[in-house]
Amino acid sequence: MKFPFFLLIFITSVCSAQRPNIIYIMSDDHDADAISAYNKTLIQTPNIDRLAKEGIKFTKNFVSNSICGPVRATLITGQHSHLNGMKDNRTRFDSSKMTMPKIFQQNGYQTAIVGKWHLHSLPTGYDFWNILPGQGLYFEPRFITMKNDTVTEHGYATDLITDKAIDWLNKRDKNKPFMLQVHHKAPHRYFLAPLKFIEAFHNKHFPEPATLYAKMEGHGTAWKKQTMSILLDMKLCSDLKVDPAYLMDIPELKPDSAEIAYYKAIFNRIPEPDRSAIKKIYAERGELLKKIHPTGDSLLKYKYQWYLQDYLACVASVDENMGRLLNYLDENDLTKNTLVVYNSDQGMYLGENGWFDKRWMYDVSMETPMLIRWPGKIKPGTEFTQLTQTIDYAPTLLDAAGIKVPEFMQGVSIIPYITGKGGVIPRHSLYYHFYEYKADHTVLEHLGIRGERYKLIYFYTVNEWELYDLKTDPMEQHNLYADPKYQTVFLTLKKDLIELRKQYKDEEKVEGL
Ligand code: SGN
Ligand code: CA
Repeated sequence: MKFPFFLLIFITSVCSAQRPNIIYIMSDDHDADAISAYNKTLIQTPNIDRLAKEGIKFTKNFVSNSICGPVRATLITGQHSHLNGMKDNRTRFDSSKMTMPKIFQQNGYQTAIVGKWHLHSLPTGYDFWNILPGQGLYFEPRFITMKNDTVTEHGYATDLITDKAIDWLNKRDKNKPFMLQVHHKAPHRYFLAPLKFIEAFHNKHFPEPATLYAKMEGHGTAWKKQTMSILLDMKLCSDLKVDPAYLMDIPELKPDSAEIAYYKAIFNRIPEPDRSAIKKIYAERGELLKKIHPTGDSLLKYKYQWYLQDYLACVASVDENMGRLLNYLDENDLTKNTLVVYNSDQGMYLGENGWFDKRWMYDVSMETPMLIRWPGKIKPGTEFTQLTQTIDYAPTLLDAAGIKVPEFMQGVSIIPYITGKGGVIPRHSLYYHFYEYKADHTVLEHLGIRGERYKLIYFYTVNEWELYDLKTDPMEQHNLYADPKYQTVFLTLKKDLIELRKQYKDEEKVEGL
C-alpha cells in the first residue's frame, strides 16, 4: 500500500511527539545536603528545586561504587562495575559495549553528551559529543571535540557546558526526540566558583555537622588508613585558595612545591580582572592564618567553613545554569514533553567524620540526590522513598521512552512506580563494591549490602566487618558487628550478601565470604 507523503509526515510527527525527550543532568560530587529540596540549612537552589516541586524527589537513591568513572559506566550500561569492567577511575571503558545512548540511537533518538565524561575512551553512541578531558578545569577549560582535537575555550566550565547543551538543542533535528546528557564538572575539587558567587559566599557561616571533630577511636583499620580529612588532607592553597606567600613563614602550614605549583596553575587560568578580585577576597584567609596560626580543631573549624563556602559557591553556579536550561525548555515549548533528571555521580562528605571526598559505603557517600520531572506523567511534589540505585538509571530512561530494556542491564525501570501505578520494587537490598584503594584518599576496598534497616560492610583485605542499624544510628558511628545481640542480624545479612553477589554475577573470589 502506498501512503501519501503528507500522511507519512503526519504519522511520523505524531509518533515522535508521543515519545518524550530526555535531559539527564549529572553534576560531580554534588551532595544532597547542598540542594535545598533536600536540606535547607546550607544553600538555596531554587532552580534545581523546581524539579522537586514539579516532579519527584528520591530520598533513598544510592550508588553501587561511590566514585566517578564507575558511576558513569553504570549509568550507560545499567550494570554493576564488575560486569561493565569499570571498577575504578583508572580503567578505560570499553567503548564497543552496548550502552544506553546506543540503544536510544537505534530507536530513532538523537543523542548528545556535553561535559565531564571520565571514561578515558572516547564516547560512542552519541550523535554529538564535546567532553572535558579527565576531571576538566573550571576556568578556560579544554574540551575534546568529535575530531579528537583538544580546544581551550574562554569562560567558566558550568556556563560553557550549559551553553553547549542549549546550542545543541537549537541545532538538533526538531522532528526527532532526543536524549541529552549534561555533565558538569562542578562542584568537584578544587571547588573554584566564578567571582560573583565567591563574593556571595565568602562571608557565609555554616552549621557544623555533629561528627566534624570525630576521632579515630572505636573505628576500624579503614578509618585509620583513609586520607580524606579536612584538617590533614585538604590543602590550604590548592583547595582553599590561600596564597602560599602567607604561609611560607609558618612551618606547620607551609605548602610544598607541588601545592604551590597547583595553586599557580589554578589562578593563572582565571582571566583578569576577575583573578585579582578573587585573590583579594581570598587574601582574608591568608591574613587570618598569618595572624593567628590556628592548629588542630581550631584550624579545622576554619577549613570547614572555607571548604563549604567554596563548594557551595560552585553549587550556586550549577543552580543558576540549571535555571537557564529549564527556562530554555519553557521558552521553546519543550517542558511538557521532556523528562528531566537531576543527579550527582555520588554523594560527598561535607565535614561529616571530619572528611571531604566520597568512596565509602556509608550513606553520606553512597547516597546521591535524584530529582525527576515529567509533566503529565509524574505527580508534582512527590517523594519516592523506596531503595533505588545507579543500575536503575538506564532501564528507567529507556522505559520512559517506550524502549525495551535489554536483558544485560541489571537494574529495574522505576517508571511504573513513579508514574502513579504504585507497587513495590521487587528488591529488598542493594549491592555495593568499592575497589579503588591505592589512589587518592586511600579508602580500603570493601563490599556490602544495604537494606532498609541494616547495612553490612566487609573490608575484605583486612578481614573486618561493620554492621549498622540505620534506624537508630543513621550516621553509622556504632559498629554492631561484635555485639552478640546482633549475631542473627549479621548472619542473615551475610547470607543475603552472598546471594546478592550470585544474583548480580560478582564471581570474584573474596576471602572470608
Ligand atoms: C581527583 C581529586 C580527588 C578525587 C578524585 C576522584 N584530587 O583525583 O580528591 O577523589 O579526583 O574524584 S585533585 O587534587 O586532583 O582534585 S571523582 O569524582 O572523579 O571520582
Ligand atoms: Ca564525582
